[in-house]
Amino acid sequence: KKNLHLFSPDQIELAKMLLEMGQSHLFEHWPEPGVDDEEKKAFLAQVAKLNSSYPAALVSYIRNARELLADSKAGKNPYDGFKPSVPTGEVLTFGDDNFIKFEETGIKEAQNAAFGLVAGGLGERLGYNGIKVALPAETTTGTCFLQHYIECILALQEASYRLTKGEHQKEIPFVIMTSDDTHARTTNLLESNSYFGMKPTQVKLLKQEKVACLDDNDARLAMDPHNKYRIQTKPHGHGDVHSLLYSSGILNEWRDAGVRWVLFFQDTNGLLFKAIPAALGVSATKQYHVNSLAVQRKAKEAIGGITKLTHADGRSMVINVEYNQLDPLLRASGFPDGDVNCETGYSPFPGNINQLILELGSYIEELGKTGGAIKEFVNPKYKDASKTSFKSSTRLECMMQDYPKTLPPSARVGFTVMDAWIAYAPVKNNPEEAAKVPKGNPYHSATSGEFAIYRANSLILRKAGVKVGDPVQQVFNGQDVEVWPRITWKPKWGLTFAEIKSKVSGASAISQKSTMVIQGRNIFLEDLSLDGSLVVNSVDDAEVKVGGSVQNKGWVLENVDYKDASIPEELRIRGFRINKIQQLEKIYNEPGKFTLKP
Ligand code: UGB
Repeated sequence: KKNLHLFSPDQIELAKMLLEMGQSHLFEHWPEPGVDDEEKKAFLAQVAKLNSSYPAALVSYIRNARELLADSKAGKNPYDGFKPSVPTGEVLTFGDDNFIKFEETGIKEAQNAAFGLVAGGLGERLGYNGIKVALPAETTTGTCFLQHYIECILALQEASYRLTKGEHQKEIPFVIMTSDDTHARTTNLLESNSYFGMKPTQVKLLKQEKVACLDDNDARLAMDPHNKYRIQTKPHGHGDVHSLLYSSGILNEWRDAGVRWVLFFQDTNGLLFKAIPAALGVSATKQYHVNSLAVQRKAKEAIGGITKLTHADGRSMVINVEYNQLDPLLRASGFPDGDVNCETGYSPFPGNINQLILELGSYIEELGKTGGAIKEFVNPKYKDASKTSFKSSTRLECMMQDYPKTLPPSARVGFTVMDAWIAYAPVKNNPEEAAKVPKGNPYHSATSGEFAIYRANSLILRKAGVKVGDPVQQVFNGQDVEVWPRITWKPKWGLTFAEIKSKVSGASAISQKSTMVIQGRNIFLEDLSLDGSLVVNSVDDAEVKVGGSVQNKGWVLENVDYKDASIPEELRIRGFRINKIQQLEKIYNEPGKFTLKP
């Protein structure tokens, strides 16, 4: 009470609320007025921030925490009364007629899309010191994830404009959710690279705030161990993207600008945009309010399973069940073996890759009711079986894919399954953890993420008629991977299968030891025979035919040890580097028609 004069009326109200909510320990150690006054003010400023950044204010955070902690202590299963079963969804096969049809619809709709990248996580499992979006997706060109994503969005925008012959090219809005851990470095990456060609006004960053940590089952807020005038905080999870979009007012701006679809995606998936046009086509054709992208999933793989949950009272929903919950849920509901592969060699539950497409109208309507709050969970690590105290403080968390949990039964919630080779190769595990992944399961490492890009590009070109050499098996950082020719192209060269096919004609062949880098829009492969390295760069209004026989020593992969600190971290974590011995490189800087035929 003696310190009250230091605070504004709003802050005094907040302090009262804390006392009423059993948080007096936060003030007990406060000295007389005149001592540490600035720190006391900073403490209440922090409380005010925690209060305003939580959808229904701090008081409801404490209430929700008590409820969830009591459920957790009682061992209550969040899926009590629900029976899991395998849902049905749209299953697509890359390159067939159905796929091509959905891709075309998706490209038409792309001009009405907006993208949201959740990039607030530091990626503890990967242990990389920088931000994950700055990591090269592949090291043939060194293009980082953020550049790749931006170039994909720009290519989509352009392709949509061309296909619909619109009056002008509509800018696809791009929002990036950051956190205190990633915000400054993401801003810096964008600014120092001229936003990778996107207009700065097209990109918006929304920073998520951390939430208060909890010390015990009464939800007493934890003090920061390094500062007795601060509450300890931790990340609240990717689910924050919904409340941030809602509270920022961006959703209404988008609606007024004609946006119909919001596409959410994660920080390190170099394949994703190969699946986006078809998935968006499915959303538009089926008029889905929610469409989750999924891939075949190996049992116990660390990705959630898309599951149909049917309650004894008749309710049912199709929702992601997180990887650590799927096995116990199955065991408790008549599947004694839990999460196991079926006769296909995969789990019958499709794997959630956290790529969601939401229809904007129903999304705004729903968030109007919830304020963007997403169903939370708590995961305390208890000291012992009495579950009365924690090993370390915990906090509430939420996940963006839990958005459908509050939707009414009338909502159209679907999912689209794609081949994993075309849609999903995230970079999440460090080399040591990746090497421990059971044989046959994906490594989800920087190594596998890069080779998956070459594999997908090789398979796509094969399907388009190019003779691509068979891969060889090689071990990098203890991981056995398929090494295909290192083929990369700019998204504007080809985002859809139809577009890529239109750039390839005659009888072309690329050997396994080859590298091909296509850096321009109108580059056409015609009777090319490549055995070595070829790099072609052209401005948009140059048209280049590439053919003939290209043979040179090429670029070779050299093993590096991930423990060798003399090698940059972004290379070490993949276990190899590329030695560029010899290549044919051509740059076409002027408009016009050209032929490259050595
Ligand atoms: N992220 C944030 O933006 N803020 C946060 O507070 C936390 C994360 P992880 P996770 O696709 O493989 C998810 O840590 O949460 C961003 C799904 O829940 O890489 O373990 C972060 O920057 C799971 O169902 O993944 O698992 C990153 O971009 C499955 O689909 C993204 O959120 C799995 O991803 C994901 O964070 C998967």
